Amino acid sequence: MRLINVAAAQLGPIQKGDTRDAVVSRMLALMDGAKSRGADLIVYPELALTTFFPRWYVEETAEADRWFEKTMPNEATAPLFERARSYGMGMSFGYAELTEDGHHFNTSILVDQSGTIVGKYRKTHLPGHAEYSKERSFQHLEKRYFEPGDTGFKAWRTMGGIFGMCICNDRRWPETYRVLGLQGVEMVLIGYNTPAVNPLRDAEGPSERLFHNRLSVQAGAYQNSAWVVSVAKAGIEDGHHLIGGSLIVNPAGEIVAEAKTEGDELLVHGCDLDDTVFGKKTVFDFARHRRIEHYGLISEQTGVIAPE
Ligand code: CDT
Repeated sequence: MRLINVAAAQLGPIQKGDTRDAVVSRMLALMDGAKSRGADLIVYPELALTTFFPRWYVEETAEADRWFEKTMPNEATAPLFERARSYGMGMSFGYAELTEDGHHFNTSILVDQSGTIVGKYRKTHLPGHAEYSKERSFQHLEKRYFEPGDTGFKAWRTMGGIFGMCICNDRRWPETYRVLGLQGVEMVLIGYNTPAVNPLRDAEGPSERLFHNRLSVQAGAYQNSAWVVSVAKAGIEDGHHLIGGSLIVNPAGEIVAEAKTEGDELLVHGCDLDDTVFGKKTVFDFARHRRIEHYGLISEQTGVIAPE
């Protein structure tokens, strides 16, 4: 048995005017709660330190730099690192990263139980658009403010297991989990900010969005026999509704914990990393069953080319 007690730390809404310090205080309160419930690892959402700023258009993208972190840890986030280290707790959270040489990424980090950053992932699949869109009831400007990540989907051996990360829209793509699965990933950590409605199509509302969240995460877990911890930033941010529905899913694809609110909420579950072995040695024993001679199109071709 290799038990890791994981806390999915869902954050409620963060308003445009909220300071990093106010947000970090909320994250620390969740961390204290996780400690009192025996957590070894706490997972926070995508862009955990700020409102979901890609909903706001600015003409000069440099104006958006105020949402980005130039160093990590920094003054605002140092208390998270210090408290996690003092608790002997691993941690993962997302933030907007501005690199020394001027690149902008939507990033997540994995911090081990000694407070060291052992993994960094930069979001691959950036949804939305780069220019102001009149057709939409609200903007989703990730393609304007971020570059596609340059890290790829890497897995790290740490905290007694093999961990990987992806961010929000990445969870909808089977390639994400499979690339991690091929590295033997045992737990995938995901943060997300998912608007509760489609800005182009009124018919897609919160219940459908929650269904797609479960569907994607449960499939990714089952098909790669890995635990998946998927954590929302939820609720009404500056008048815009984000779904909650944070999940912990076991390697059989079953939900073992699910958030009930759209506020700051903790889910804590003891995850045995050895539960991944059964699926990895049977139905999803990749070495025995995959037929890569038929998978070429997946990496050779991006869009659809239909038969004549
Ligand atoms: N943050 C993020 O990637 N959000 C996207 C919105 C697209 S709506 C299907 C997501 O995939 O949840």
